[in-house]
Amino acid sequence: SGAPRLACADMDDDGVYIRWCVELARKAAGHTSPNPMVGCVVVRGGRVVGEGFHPEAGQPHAEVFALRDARDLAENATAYVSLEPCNHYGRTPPCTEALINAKLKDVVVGMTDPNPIVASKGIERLQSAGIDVRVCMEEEALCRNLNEAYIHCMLTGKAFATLRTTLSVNGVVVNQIGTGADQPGGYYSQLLKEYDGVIISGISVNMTTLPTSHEAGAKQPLYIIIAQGGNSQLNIQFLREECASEAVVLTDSPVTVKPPGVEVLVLDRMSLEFILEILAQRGLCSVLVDFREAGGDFAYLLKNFQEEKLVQKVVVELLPIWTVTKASKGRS
Ligand code: AOF
Ligand code: ZN
Repeated sequence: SGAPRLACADMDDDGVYIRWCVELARKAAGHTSPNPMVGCVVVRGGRVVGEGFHPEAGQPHAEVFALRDARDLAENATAYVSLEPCNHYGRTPPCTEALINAKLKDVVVGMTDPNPIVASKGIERLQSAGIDVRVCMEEEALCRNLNEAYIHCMLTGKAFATLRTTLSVNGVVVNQIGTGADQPGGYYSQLLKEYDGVIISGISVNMTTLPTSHEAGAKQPLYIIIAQGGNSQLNIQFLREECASEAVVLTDSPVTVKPPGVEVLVLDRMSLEFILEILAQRGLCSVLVDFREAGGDFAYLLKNFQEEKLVQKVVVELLPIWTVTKASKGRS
């Protein structure tokens, strides 16, 4: 790889290399789902001799790329991996076997894998082959944070949900985002790059352009459109013309007009919990709930969101505007 290879004789601490792994892993942000982001470096005599990251589901794992990069220098070296190496045949063969065959001396992992098929079995397999394994406690929080969506999804069977909204300074939900938020480098553009899907209400779809990420190399999220009560207001024509990526309409009553290229799922329950379960089953680990109008389809969906603990994060943008409501107009 073209990345600089620093001599690290003075950085003999595990945390340094685990942080390096996390940085490598992040290069694939927005591309690995439903798999986690993982980075790996091979260190020998205080030098990084191989590095790699998992680029996307279906592709080889981080360890495989790092071992290929290190070649025979992996023998007797230490491998650092931000996640416990897998010990199963999934889309790809087990990384434990690759590490054993490459004759690593020790392996340092950032955290154990919450995936029940792996869950400590990777570590046990390496140990049984005589490889010394330790978990770098110092950077465990960093590694967990890197894959918060993957971990949540594995443990709960529901997609990790982040509520995103824009408020005026007097606290009214406004159907617009700030200048720059959806420009390259803007916070919303970046969020969209990292999330697998974005939930929008059918009413919002009619009013605004669909959110898109302008980050370099971004894969657009799946649009999940909530059309409650067959939402007669859902502007199918608009949806067809505006869709920058794939869309699925979730509704509780059959829709008569089915736009080509747009999947319609008729659900018997329109609850946020059920929706997040369906998304997880379809391999979507993370979703943004784009809350653009108070009331409408979302008031019902989000009524108890705090009590139900279905939303893990809230991202609020405060616009420097004062919203004049009907109620405040009369007063002076
Ligand atoms: C690793 N290194 O880079 C990743 C791991 O279908 P597969 O073969 O890609 O396996 C997916 C599972 O492997 C995933 O759910 C997670 O448990 C683990 N991901 N493991 O050792 C990696 N991406
Ligand atoms: Zn693996």
